[in-house]
Amino acid sequence: MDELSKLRDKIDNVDNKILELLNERMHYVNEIGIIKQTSGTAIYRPEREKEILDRLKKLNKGMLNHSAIDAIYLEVFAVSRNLEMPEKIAFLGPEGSYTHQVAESRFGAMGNYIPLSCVEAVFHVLDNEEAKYGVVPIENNTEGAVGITLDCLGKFSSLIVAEIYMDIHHSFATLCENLKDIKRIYSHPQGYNQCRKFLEEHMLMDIEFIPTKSTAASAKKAANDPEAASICSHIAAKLYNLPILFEKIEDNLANKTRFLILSNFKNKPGVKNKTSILAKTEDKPGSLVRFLQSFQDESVNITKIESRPVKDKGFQAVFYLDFEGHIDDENVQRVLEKNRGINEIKWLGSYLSAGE
Ligand code: PRE
Repeated sequence: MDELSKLRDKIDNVDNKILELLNERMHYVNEIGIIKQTSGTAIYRPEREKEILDRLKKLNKGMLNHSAIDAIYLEVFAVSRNLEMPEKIAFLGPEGSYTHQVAESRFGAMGNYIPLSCVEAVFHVLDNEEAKYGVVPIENNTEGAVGITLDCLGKFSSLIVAEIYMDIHHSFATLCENLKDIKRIYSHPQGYNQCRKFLEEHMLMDIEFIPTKSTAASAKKAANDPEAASICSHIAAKLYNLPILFEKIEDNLANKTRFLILSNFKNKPGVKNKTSILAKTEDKPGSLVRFLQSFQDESVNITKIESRPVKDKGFQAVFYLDFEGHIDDENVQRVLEKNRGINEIKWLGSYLSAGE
């Protein structure tokens, strides 16, 4: 037997063992699934998945790096959750959108996905129990907050169960061979605005911009329009067979978007938690200061504050806040207690902090 065949033989033996062990793992997963279904508890347990990943990374002495361990195990967890209970995942579509990419990174290639055309529809489907999970963008480090997501968090009952940060790279894709033949640029306004420097440098700012509901939808449109270009992900360009002329055209190469996974259960506290709330403070001088002071008094670190207009009330605002800690932490409970009867607070979820 030559060297290659010998090595392949060894790989076959290892694969046989991996398969046997994976099936043994699935046997225990299945038992857990039965317990969870009988007790009606959540299938998805991000804090347990993190605990497994952290333990494996510490134990690891071989050639696998941390990202490889993440990639392999995220797929194992996705298959496991699917075995415990196949659940539907609604996301801001269409297929090929950045949100789709994020959903797949958490729910795997075998997930039962429902692409929807707007953020509000994702929240609707969750409230109607037509899907168990929802994936939506909430903020980008160039363009800021996604207002509609903040508004929907206020209107609907879904809870944030996880956050994911993803690097966003845009491509300029078109059927035109020459830039000067382009008559229209399709993209989502956020994608378009994140590439202004590129557009200026290539003298494309005067070309008509046609906004689309998502960057993936813009790729689909441009694939059917020989005089158009799209600013989209390379995945969307490939999906719709649209040739890519330039890659990574975003102004900020550290361009990142934060996405939320929504569902209907409360996470158990993990190692490093984050909590999100919406707060409507009293319409009186100093009320916001007093509200923020209550966090300082209890040493709760606010990591984000964003204001949104209350649409039916002149110029009154509601505040979206992220802070460190879990809703069940004693100091967080004391903050809520101090504000009870004074400021209206809606808890949006406590979840593992993903870091950036
Ligand atoms: C398992 C699967 C899904 C959960 O999100 C966490 C872990 C796993 O595959 O290890 C098992 C499981 O359901 C559990 O430990 O609760």
